[in-house]
Amino acid sequence: MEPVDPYDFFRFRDNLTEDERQVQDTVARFVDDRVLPTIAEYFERDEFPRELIQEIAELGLLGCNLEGYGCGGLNHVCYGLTCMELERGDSGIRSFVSVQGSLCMWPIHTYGTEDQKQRWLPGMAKGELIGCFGLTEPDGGSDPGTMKTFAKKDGDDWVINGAKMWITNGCLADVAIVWAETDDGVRGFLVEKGMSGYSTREIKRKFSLRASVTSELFFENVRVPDANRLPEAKGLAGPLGCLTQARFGICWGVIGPAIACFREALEYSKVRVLFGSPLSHKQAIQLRLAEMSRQITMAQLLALQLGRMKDDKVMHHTQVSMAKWNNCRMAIDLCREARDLLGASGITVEFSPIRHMLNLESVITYEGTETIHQLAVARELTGAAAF
Ligand code: TGC
Ligand code: FAD
Repeated sequence: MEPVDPYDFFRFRDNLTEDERQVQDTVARFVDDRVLPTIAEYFERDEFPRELIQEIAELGLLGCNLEGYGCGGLNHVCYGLTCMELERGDSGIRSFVSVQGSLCMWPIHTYGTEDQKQRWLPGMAKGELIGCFGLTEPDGGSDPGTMKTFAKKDGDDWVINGAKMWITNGCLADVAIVWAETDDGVRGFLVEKGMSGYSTREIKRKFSLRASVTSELFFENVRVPDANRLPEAKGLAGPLGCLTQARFGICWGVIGPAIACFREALEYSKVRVLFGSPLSHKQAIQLRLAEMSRQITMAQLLALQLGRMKDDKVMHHTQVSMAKWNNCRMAIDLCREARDLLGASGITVEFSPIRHMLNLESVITYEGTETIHQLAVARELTGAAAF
């Protein structure tokens, strides 16, 4: 019998179709050839590798699970595999793709008019137009229902005032999907770069997601035509529906850094000789490696089942919450364990664990913190909201 693949202990790939395997292999090659050789330098320089945008677009990864308008029309499992491979490179690259596809193209595709779809989606799929998603505000992100950004109807226009904080791709974006309170509940608007009163500022000095652009957005009497409102997005369910799409990608994505760190820890343990034998021969190290493998395996199977449920249109958003909670927790703990297994070497960006570990501090926070997802699952179980 063949030996077990340490990175696919339960033959997860056997459950993929030939097409799904091909998508994963293509993205994996791109990450090996184009992301891994330089990503540590970008991370150190606190810079997003903008030149990769075109290549990512040419691979068809922007809005890859949307139909029509130049999008890939792949299934959701393929989208998940894409996120997993990209995040094996760096969470910043997966973040860029998540925001563009799930948080910007998806709402235009789902809530937009035909004109809006024609105007934005083909260019966004080609990476010629970049989007960002503005929901979080300076006064608190976990409770978007209390947002202060307000859009007031004025004739055929809306006048938006307020601010958004921690916005991925903000300074890069040609269009911001902005969620604002109105006299009629929360609504979504396409705010375009260059509109009078709209400005952005990059947030620097981050120790996490350094290879990603994070920004503040400011709206001072920004006049937006009604044609830029997403007509089918009504109430908080509008932005929360987008979050379900992006969270789905994160459930898969974080398995990537976990595998990258496990691989480095396993390889290192075989060559690091201490007290007369390689680390990999020590019981205490073996227990930790076996635990990493167990954690990755459970996360892979959870993600795959989630993907199959999404493709079968039976996935519930609280199932996404459970998977985001489980897989982010798994990944951050595992990457930190790997950092420790590498000893002092683990604190340099020569090895990936500290970079991934720091990135995952953002990933476990954004798209709903761990606590928010625990409470969402508990509300589903008990019927009582304890937020
Ligand atoms: P609640 O009463 O629960 O819901 C209001 C309406 O929304 C519906 N809904 C959802 N729909 C789809 N997906 C979900 N996950 C949904 N959760 C709720 C719900 O059915 C209801 O619909 P309707 O038709 O009855 O009105 O609202 P609540 O105010 O009690 O809030 C619940 C809570 C706390 C779970 C929600 O506010 C929440 O998820 N908070 C966390 C906010 C968050 O995740 N922000 C993320 C910002 S974007 C981001 O981080 C991007 S990072 C990008 C990157 O770089 O990758
Ligand atoms: P808070 O909501 O202030 O929470 C603080 C703490 O309180 C957390 O530990 C939380 O779990 C806990 N807490 C909150 N409510 C409760 C409760 N009821 N009971 C118990 N504990 C609770 N947002 C966007 O809109 N678009 C983006 O593109 C985007 N990109 C991001 C990129 C990065 C790098 C980061 C770090 C964040 C990004 N965010 C984005 C914002 C992100 O979604 C928020 O940071 C997140 O939702 C949490 O909000 P907060 O930071 O205001 O924390």
